[in-house]
Amino acid sequence: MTSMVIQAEPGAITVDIGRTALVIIDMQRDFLEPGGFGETLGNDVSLLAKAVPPTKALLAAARKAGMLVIHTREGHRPDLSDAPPAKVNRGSPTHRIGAPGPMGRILIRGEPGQDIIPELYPIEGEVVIDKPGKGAFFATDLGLILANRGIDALLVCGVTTEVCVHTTIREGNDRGYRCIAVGDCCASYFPEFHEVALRMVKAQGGIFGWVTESAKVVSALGASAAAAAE
Ligand code: C5J
Repeated sequence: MTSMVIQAEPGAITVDIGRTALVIIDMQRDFLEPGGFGETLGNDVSLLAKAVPPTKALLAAARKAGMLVIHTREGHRPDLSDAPPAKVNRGSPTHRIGAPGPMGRILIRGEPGQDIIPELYPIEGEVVIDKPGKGAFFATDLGLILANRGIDALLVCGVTTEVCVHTTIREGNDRGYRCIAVGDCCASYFPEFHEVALRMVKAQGGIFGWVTESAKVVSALGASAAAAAE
């Protein structure tokens, strides 16, 4: 067991690196890249781009430490059989799930826009979860994978903070995981939603979990590795 202490709010948290997973939520081309679905909806995708460099550094540190890394992608089967009509029949018909988008059919598995951005692309051995909902636990095998690995703490980041990241943290918290949002590795098209979503996680003594920053996790991993080498 190799533990590390992560400086966070509402207080520092000690985790066992072997029982911690880095969960990167929906860093997909259609949400992040200029010319993608997110931008065609009128969103400023540069707000999401800010989270990419710190996430890249966090991912590199997690990989070096041998931490379990999980990537998620929001998306549906091509025949939309797993997409509730209540989710599909929303917004302008030209921008609905399954409609042709700038990078293939919108939020359909296997389409270029549904895939993860090259900067954070999974490497062999990392888990990729295709999820039909906002939360990463809903209708996926994430819980089973975490249980089989004995995971009890989740470092959660990605996009968007108040939607898929928040839903996953809430789901994880209810399932007994200690969830730590890595704030600078999360982003939203709405900066105020990002801020408030993170404040909500750590409010009331950490009602949904903890909030930290990538540099604090990287530093904790480094300190733990240095202590182990002594
Ligand atoms: C995510 C969304 N990933 N905002 N999706 O947050 O629809």
